[in-house]
Amino acid sequence: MLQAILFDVDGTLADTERDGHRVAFNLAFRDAGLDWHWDVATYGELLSVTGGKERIRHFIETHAPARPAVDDLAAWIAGLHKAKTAHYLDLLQRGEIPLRPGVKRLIDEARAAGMRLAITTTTTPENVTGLLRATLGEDSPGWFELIAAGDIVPAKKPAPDIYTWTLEQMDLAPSETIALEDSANGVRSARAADVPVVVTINDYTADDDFDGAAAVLDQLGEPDAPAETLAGPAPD
Ligand code: XBP
Ligand code: MG
Repeated sequence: MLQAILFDVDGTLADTERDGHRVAFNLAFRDAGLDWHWDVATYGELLSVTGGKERIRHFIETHAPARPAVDDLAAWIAGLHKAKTAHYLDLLQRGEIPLRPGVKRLIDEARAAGMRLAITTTTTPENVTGLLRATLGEDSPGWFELIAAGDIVPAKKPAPDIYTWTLEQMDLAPSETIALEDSANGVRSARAADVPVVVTINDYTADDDFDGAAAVLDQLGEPDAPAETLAGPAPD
């Protein structure tokens, strides 16, 4: 029987990537005196690598951008990423990143029904609590029994580790859970742990391969909302 919903964060709870993480990376690059800029299309390609530190390293390896010579590249990347996280938290606190349609409703209804809730994400833990507090209120991180995030497991999505770790921590079988994801990397991660997964696509992931997903939706929707707030203006 279904007991728990496991929520991905980026792209699933909110459209965080284009106007959130991407902007924060670029601000951190500027602060560090780098002439790097990730435009919307470039960032879409870089999203194939999950994890911000891993994404910066991948960019260095594939694009060979100008950068200072450093003895410890991992430490330098970690510092750059820390600055990025500060900018991202600032964007969240300014209320610039809303939840996707239907997310609050699903969380409210799941809580009312006594479902167990958890977060399974590759992003940094502070980013999760920052997003939840900014959108659902100060207490909302406590609604989730577990926030499995960032470097808590060494291998990020599409590896199954974050889901496997979450199942162990919550003492649940995969069939007692359902994951909500937005990307192929998320689906691969959940399915590799045998977790059933429902996808809500977004602009960056619409063309992904969702093989193995139980359902692929454009969004969760709000029953009472006028059509134009969900999918642009209604046709004449
Ligand atoms: C999200 C990510 C994250 C964010 C950036 O993937 O890959 O790296 O893009 O966050 P998913 P950090 O939605 O599959 O979890 O910079 O904190 O890593
Ligand atoms: Mg995601």
